[in-house]
Amino acid sequence: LQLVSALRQALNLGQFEIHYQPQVSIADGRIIGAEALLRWRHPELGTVSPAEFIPVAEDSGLILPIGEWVLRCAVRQAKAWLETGLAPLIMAVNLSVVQFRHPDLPKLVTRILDEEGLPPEYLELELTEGVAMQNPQGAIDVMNNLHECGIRMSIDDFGTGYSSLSYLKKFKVYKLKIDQSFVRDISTDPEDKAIVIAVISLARSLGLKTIAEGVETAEQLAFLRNQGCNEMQGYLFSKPLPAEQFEALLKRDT
Ligand code: G
Ligand code: G
Ligand code: MN
Ligand code: NA
Repeated sequence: LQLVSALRQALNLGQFEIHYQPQVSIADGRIIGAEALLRWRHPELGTVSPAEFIPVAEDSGLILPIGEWVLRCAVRQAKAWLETGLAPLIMAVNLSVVQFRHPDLPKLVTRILDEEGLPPEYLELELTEGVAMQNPQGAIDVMNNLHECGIRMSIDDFGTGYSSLSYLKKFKVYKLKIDQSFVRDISTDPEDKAIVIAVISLARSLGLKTIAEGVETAEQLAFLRNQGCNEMQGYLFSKPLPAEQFEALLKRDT
């Protein structure tokens, strides 16, 4: 209860912040995207992890205003970076199941893009595989609606949610994010290795791009490159950064 009331005030008190983690092309090492990751700094509780407060925000319904704030902020930042003339980026934003199921989602996203002046192709919404597979037919419908608005979608935490091939083919997504639990022991665990190889090959045959999450070592990267994974995200390149620090990286990159 204490967390809920603190969370209720967090938006008004300006306690939220977004950090941006680079998404990097494995072929040439360039930054081609950013994932927006929400951070909450509470004066007494300290920095609270989204893993802790997102479930509370979902149960209380607060995820709707919070999620809208994240979208607005990330889209505005993407527009600002686009204007600087630095390499164009795709901004990836995590969607909660509650947002995904809300009937006004396509309208809301379209309105924010319009108001901020960002073309829809620079935004990507991440939906976890678990959420997509809870109600696959519903997910197909929502993805179709978003797709018609020109908005890209990716499947987050891929490999953990038991997608069936027939559904995956019907999901209007353009990228699979290989879950970091498979990447972690990729160099030593034969099963993880086999799973990652299978996901990359599956994606390729469906015409989807792949990004590996949680890449921390040069060895993991070499393996992914050999298998033809398109992109990587992880501490090896950079942890999630405040906007100014991300921008400094971008400038160094251009
Ligand atoms: O960045 P970090 O590892 O702390 O994120 C923990 C979890 O919180 C991840 O699963 C991530 O997807 C989720 N998360 C981070 N930011 C957001 C957000 O803006 N919205 C939602 N729904 N989840 C987020
Ligand atoms: O669930 P989602 O994939 O949206 O969340 C990504 C989470 O992974 C974020 O909380 C982010 O801080 C974290 N993360 C990003 N890169 C790495 C990494 O290289 N190693 C680990 N352990 N976590 C990472
Ligand atoms: Mn994500
Ligand atoms: Na993930």
